[in-house]
Amino acid sequence: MNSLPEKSITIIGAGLAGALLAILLARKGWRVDVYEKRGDPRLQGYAGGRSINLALAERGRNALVQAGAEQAVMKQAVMMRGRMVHFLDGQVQLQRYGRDDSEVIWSIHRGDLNITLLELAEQAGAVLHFHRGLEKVDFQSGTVCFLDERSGARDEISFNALVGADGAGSALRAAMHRESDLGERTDFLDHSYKELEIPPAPGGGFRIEPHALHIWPRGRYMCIALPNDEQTFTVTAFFPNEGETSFATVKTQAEAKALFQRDFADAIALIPALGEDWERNPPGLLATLHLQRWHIGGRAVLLGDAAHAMVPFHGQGMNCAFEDCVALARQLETHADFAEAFAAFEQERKPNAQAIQHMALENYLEMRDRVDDADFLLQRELELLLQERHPQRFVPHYSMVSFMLIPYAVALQRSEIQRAILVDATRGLGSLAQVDWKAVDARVLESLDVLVDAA
Ligand code: FAD
Ligand code: 8R5
Repeated sequence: MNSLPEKSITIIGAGLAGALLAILLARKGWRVDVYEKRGDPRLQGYAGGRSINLALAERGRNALVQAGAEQAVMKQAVMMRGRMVHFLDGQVQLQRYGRDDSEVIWSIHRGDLNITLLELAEQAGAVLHFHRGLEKVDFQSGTVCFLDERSGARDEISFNALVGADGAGSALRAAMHRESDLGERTDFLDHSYKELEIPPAPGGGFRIEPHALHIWPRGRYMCIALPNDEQTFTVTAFFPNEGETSFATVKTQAEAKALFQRDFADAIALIPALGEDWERNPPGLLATLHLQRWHIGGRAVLLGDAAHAMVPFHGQGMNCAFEDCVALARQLETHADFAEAFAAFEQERKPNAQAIQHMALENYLEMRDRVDDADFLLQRELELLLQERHPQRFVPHYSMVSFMLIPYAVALQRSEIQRAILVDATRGLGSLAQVDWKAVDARVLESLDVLVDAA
């Protein structure tokens, strides 16, 4: 009954991962069909309205290079050199992410990125089907049913294999789970977020430093801001759901303004629609999704947020999803059989997804509570000096995650060793003048081997 060619695959979701995977596979001669619930963003504008930006780091950039999309995307990217920390008294301090401007991250526009990827997917020969929301799957017969939400019309197609790139609320994941238990667990964070906007300055131009990721760390909560190329910033406010200062207690325009007056005084003048936006937008939930299994034989596999949604605090959700796409395309090219390719993909990527999920949770505490501490700043200073002394062995945590392509699991394992060295070497010290260099160097040499990057 199945007349599909062997190198044929059906992708669910034309978001960031679905579109990128379509390019990679179509370019290798695959027949690729992509089914997307929403309309074509090239015709109707990107759903979600306002410009929302994402931080792109080396892993994501490398995947874009592989897909031939990097140049087009980077044209509109805004460089972010480091964290611009806004203290309570209004003072600011730039903490660089890397050694120089070759080690930076980039703020890019989600809608433009998605459109660029869809154009390239189509040029590469992938066939895109919009207004097709996955509704039902028959894994035995290999048929899937889609619903057009506008008309209520349904259609059914045959498939060889399905790839679920349909995001954190994946409908394919739910369908797979009905077929066979995936061992799913969602850990909700007890904090959520709201988005706000800093418009351009009255005469044009950015209202605050454009080449940084701004952070207002306030202990139990924080705000951040990423620049957009149209001279605006998207501000994200992260607060606990419950408790004294929380989304439960700060609801009205007046309450939001009073909170910002007290804790984010230098930001309040920059966000004219603070009260309206606060009251209008419900808080976004944050969670980590754990699955024991990402695939059902050779019939279906999940990737990106559908497989391993994470909290946002390392800015790696998209970067990790893009790395997944490169890995899956490689496994599909090197295994004759879908079941083998999917199993190899899951085995390669699951430990790494788990590692970045864990590091993302940890980075929330660092961003909201540590970046303005004296002991943290001393450890950071030592981290940079140890990188100079042992450039092959001691690479700062942030650099391993954001500027290298080593597996996330390796980055996590080395970070834990390095953190212990930093904490022990600075314990009780007021400055680096008293560091016992001989002991520290010896510990680096014995506990960290030479690190080789794939880049
Ligand atoms: P998505 O991009 O969500 O795509 C899923 C697609 O599937 C969508 O187009 C959706 O319409 C479609 N779909 C859904 N259901 C169905 C269905 N039933 N049938 C067919 N199609 C369906 N990551 C970073 O690396 N850096 C950042 O700075 C960053 N910032 C973020 C800011 C915000 C506000 C949010 C929400 C996320 C951020 N992320 C960031 C995470 C990043 O957006 C995700 O990790 C990434 O988009 C995952 O890609 P994906 O393709 O798996 O899912
Ligand atoms: N995602 C980011 C970082 C790390 C910055 C650092 C953090 C908003 C919903 Cl919270 C966050 C980072 O360690 O100095 N890089 O990129 C993006 C982040 O949040 C995004 C904008 C976000 C989901 C809301």
